[in-house]
Amino acid sequence: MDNQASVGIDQVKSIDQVMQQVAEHKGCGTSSEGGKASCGSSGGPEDMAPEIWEKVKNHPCYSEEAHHHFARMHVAVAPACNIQCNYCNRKYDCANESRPGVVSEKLTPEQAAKKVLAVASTIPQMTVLGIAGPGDPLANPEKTFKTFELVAQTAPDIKLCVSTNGLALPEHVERLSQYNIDHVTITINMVDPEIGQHIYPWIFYKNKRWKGIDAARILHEHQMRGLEMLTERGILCKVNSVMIPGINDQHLVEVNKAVKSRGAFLHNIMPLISAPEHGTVFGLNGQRGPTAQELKALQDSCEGEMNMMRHCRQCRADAVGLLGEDRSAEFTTEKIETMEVSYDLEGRKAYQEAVEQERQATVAAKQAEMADLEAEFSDVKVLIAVATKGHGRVNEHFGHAQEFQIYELSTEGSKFVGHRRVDLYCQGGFGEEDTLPTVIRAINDCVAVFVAKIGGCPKDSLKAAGIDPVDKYAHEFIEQSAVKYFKEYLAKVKSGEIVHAARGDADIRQGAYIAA
Ligand code: CLF
Ligand code: SF4
Repeated sequence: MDNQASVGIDQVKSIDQVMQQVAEHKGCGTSSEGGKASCGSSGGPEDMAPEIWEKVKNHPCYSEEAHHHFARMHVAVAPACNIQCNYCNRKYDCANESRPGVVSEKLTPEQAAKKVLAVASTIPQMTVLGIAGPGDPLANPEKTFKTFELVAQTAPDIKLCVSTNGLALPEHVERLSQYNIDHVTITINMVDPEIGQHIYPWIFYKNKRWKGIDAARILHEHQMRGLEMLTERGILCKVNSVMIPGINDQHLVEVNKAVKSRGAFLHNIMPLISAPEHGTVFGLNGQRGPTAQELKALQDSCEGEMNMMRHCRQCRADAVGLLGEDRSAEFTTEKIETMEVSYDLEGRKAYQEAVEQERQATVAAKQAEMADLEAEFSDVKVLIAVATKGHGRVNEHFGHAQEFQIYELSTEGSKFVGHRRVDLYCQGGFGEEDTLPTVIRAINDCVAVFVAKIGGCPKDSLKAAGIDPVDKYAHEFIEQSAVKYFKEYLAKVKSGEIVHAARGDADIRQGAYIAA
């Protein structure tokens, strides 16, 4: 039996018509093929069971590879929160899952479901709906679950994902499981309430406000119990941790061990975003965030223990698109009301299969390039920055880049290790000279920057800063090009043409996270 909704690619309808048609004819079952990932890949990476790979291969947050190709969207249906974090100001998004920018508009579950249909019709590679605020989704359970229920009925191929601080998690695990929510993120910043009391001034639990160490202890116990309950039920769990230098930076190694032992699938250590203009406790008391080198060192030290996520973009609670791009302005409630949609499940599946083929081609190209590198012996490691619009290719101009993806290159190949946000250098036909030094500081630890195109002036400045501007790989696969470049780099080191030396640290740009 096929319970998949197919509205026909050329049957353009209003969103209300589509929702009605799908609800009438397809019921709310989500357990048949319609609930499965739709890509054509037959296997997963060697370090993952095939059934796990099926769950993650088109989830842009749970698979680094997937994030080059697949998009997610958030709907801001959950305004209330049951705790206070010192890095959060109520008038901003939840900093656990989103950058500190105001949400443009809060939605009802019905408005949210319409928005999902509109986005899914426009962006066929949108595979995941996440609810991540602007407060805590499980402090708003009726709105959160109603949204998931409506979306499961009208768009059954979309994966459902939720992010929580964990306080209300134990009481909602059964419901999460019933709604087929396969991906849950818990933000866990400590496993020691002594440390927790410096991050959480209070929580609201059982109709009472708890403060200090008592508050941190209750939160900790609920987070651990919730994580155990989820993993016992086979729900994939990601743990987000905010790295706060001087408060929990060393301690996050303990957090990493604790969540691994309870079955978490992925650990995402994110930099604290903290600036006075955010109005947060940490912003106002001058608490700094980590540097790029500090963040990477902590992520590296935890990597032996479990999978680390390094491609998090600290999204807004209403973000839409590939990670790193934000198309939310295209889908305001006003625009959605007038939009016509063609929600075509078969078309979406076909598109996603094509994307999956491209993903496989990317991997194959990198592996082919790796063949003669594996025989090399060298402990040289370098970072490169890449300007990309997605699809795993070097396809963005230097001046148009709003972020650079960072890869570490060694004889083991290329590895994605992060990204750096920057302000736009190109301002409508001319370069913004004040911006260039900030861009260079953001990628200062890299030996090269790969771009599709670059002007003479920034090229000279980059060279002067010791960063090689490389445009010869325009529109080629990033990882294959990176391995090619590294082979040339090693050859030059061996011949003495260049002297390899460690580069300095780089800035994680606080300003670039502030919403417009
Ligand atoms: Fe959203 Fe979060 Fe689901 Fe992803 S985001 S609810 S797991 S669909 Fe992803 Fe954004 Fe990072 Fe979150 S990049 S902030 S980890
Ligand atoms: Fe803010 Fe999210 Fe913390 Fe609640 S859980 S206080 S919304 S950062």
